[in-house]
Parts: sequence; structure tokens; C-alpha cells
Amino acid sequence: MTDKDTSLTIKSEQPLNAGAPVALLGQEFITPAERFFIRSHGNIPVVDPSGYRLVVDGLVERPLELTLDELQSRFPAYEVTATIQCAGNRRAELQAIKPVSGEVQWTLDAISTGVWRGLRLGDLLAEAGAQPSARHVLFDGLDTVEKEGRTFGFGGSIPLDKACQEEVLLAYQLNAQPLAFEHGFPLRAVVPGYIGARSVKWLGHIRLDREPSGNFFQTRAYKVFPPEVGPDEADWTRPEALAALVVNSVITRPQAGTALPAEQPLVVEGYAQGGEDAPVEMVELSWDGGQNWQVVDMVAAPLENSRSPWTWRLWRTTLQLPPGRHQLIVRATDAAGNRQPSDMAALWNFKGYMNNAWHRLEVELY
Ligand SMILES: Nc1nc2c(c(=O)[nH]1)N[C@H]1C(S)=C(S)[C@@H](COP(=O)(O)O)O[C@H]1N2
Ligand SMILES: [Mo]
Repeated sequence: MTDKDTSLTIKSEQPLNAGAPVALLGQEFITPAERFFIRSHGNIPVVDPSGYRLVVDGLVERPLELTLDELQSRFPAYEVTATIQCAGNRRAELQAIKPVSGEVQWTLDAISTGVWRGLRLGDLLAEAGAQPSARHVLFDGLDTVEKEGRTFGFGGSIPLDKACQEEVLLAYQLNAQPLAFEHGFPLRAVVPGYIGARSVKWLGHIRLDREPSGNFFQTRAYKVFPPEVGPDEADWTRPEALAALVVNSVITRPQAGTALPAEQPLVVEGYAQGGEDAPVEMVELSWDGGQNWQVVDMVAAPLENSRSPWTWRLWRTTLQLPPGRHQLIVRATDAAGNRQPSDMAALWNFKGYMNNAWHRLEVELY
């Protein structure tokens, strides 16, 4: 494997966006921190940990202001293995239907899995005490975004019910190391099962409110419109803000358009991710454009993750196919019975979010 295969692909320098190496995504259950995809909408703040404070206020009984040391010593630490997937993962495929402009062209590479360590958001909220009218937990990052001629911070929110689930962390470590600057040092939210945008990095402020966050990234982005609606007709008050992920699966090997010798067994592998609260149940592969399907084997995951809804599953199989062109397709079903849609045109949207259509690719055997 060459160096290129193992390093991040820089999609933009400012803001810094970088995709995970696709060939390795189907092979490493835990993504090493240096290969973890980076999605940022603004700058990468370099926060001085000694001056850092997390402010917790809004509809709470006891507003809090905590140092990093207090966050680490006053609350028990937990580890959660969780996949983070950007809502824009697989956006580039949508271009085949109709252009999606002004957005990062993620291929299969806006997804990674890490072991997150931190305190439970629920424990922090128990200490602050939610007032009865609180319904949403609002996060604000310390970064600055420039968009549409304005400058503002990155933020977003999750329902209070979700925030109190044990999988939701305020993480200060990724894979047993302090968070890297680009992944949110010194503290980030990790909201397993939700789109990556809700896992707010460089977390500076948590506020409880009756309503969801009014931040741009909750109200003017991360919403899905029907295919016929363009940016000029979009009424941003209509769609619900995206929250839970949807079932998805892709082929990471072979890569599209490769030509391989037919004598050798064709190794096919990839990743699959369930929808909210539901682990992947089954992955099926077709080698003839969808006429025949076979259930493929999951690669053994660490035992504690094998039924976890918060992580992807990797799968792998080998095929023996005659020379010629073949269309491979993968589709997954999760434990809640959710299935991927076959038709990508029906889910095209001008922001290019939530592409979970059957993943198809052509391979040529000679
Ligand atoms: N403060 C802040 N948090 C953020 C973002 C951001 O731009 N600023 N990007 C979000 C998006 S869109 C995603 S997909 C994830 C990506 O996390 P990662 O860069 O650690 O992979 O972070 C989220 N948290
Ligand atoms: Mo994202």
C-alpha cells in the first residue's frame, strides 16, 4: 500500500476538511486518530487548556462554569466507541443525478470510528439540574464561521431526552489520547447515532432551552428538501433539522472503475452503519446489477461492539466472476428493519445530505 492510501485527502485548507483513506475504512474497525476524517466549517481554534471554561446555563437550577480539570475529576469517566458520520457523506455520488454546488465533495470518506472518553452529558446536566420546561440542549463551539457575509460561531442542539442517554459524552480523549486540535480539543460533544454536525467540537457553552438552537447549522443547514426544490425556493422553516442517522452501507474495495484479473477471487469489502438506535442486521451484495443478492459476512468486531448501534460494522466477502464488466451493489438492513432506498434520484437534495441509496460500482475483470 502506498503512502497516499493511508493518509487523509485534503478537500479544503480553509476551512480544513479532509477525508479518511477509503481503502482503509473497510479494514480498520477503530480509525487511528491521524486518519480520522476532519470536517470543520470555520477555523481550528487553539484553546489554552488552563484558561478553558465550560459554561452551562439557560433553563437550569444551578448554572455552572467548569475548568477542564473539574470536568475530568468531578465526573466519572466513560468510554464509548462511536462512529461519527457527516450528513454529507457520499455527497459526490449525487452529482451523477444533478450538481450539488458549494459543498465539500465527500466520497465515502466522511466517516470514522473512535473510542471516545469523557464524562456523560447526563451527569453534567444532573448536576446543573434541568428546569421542567427545558426540552433541548444547545451546544456552542469556540470556532468562528464566515458564511453569507456574516461571521458567527458553530452551534447546534439535541433533544434533552437524547442528551441524557448514557452514550452521549463530552469527550476529552480520542483513542486514549487527548483530542487533537482539529477534532475539538479540549472538549467536544459526541452524540452517537446522530449526524456528525451535532457532535460539536471546541465546546464552550451548553444552554438548556425550550426550543432547539437558533444557530445557522441547526436552522439554515442540515435540512433535507425534496429533489425539485432549489436553494432559491427553499423555505428553511419547513423541514425538520436532521438528527438521527439512517441505515447505510458502501463498498470500499474494489474502488470504482478498477480493472482486475478474473482468475483471482475478487475481494469485496466495506462498511455498514445502522439508523438511530439500531445496529446493522444484514448486508447483502449483488454482483449482477441487482438481480441476485447474497448475504455477506460481517468481519468480527470487538465483542462489546458487535451489537452496538453506535458503531459501524465492517463486512467482507470474495466473489469468483467471469471476465467482463460487472455492477456490484451493496445494501444493508438494520435491526429496526430500516433498509436503504434503491433509487438515488429520489433522495437527491440541493445540499447533498443523507445519501444512503444502494451503493453501486462498476468493476472490470480481464
Ligand atoms: N465547533 C464545531 N463543531 C463541529 C464542526 C464545526 O465545524 N465546528 N463540524 C461538525 C461536523 S459537520 C462534523 S461531520 C463533525 C466532524 O467531526 P471530526 O472533524 O472530528 O471528524 O464535527 C462537527 N462538529
Ligand atoms: Mo458534518
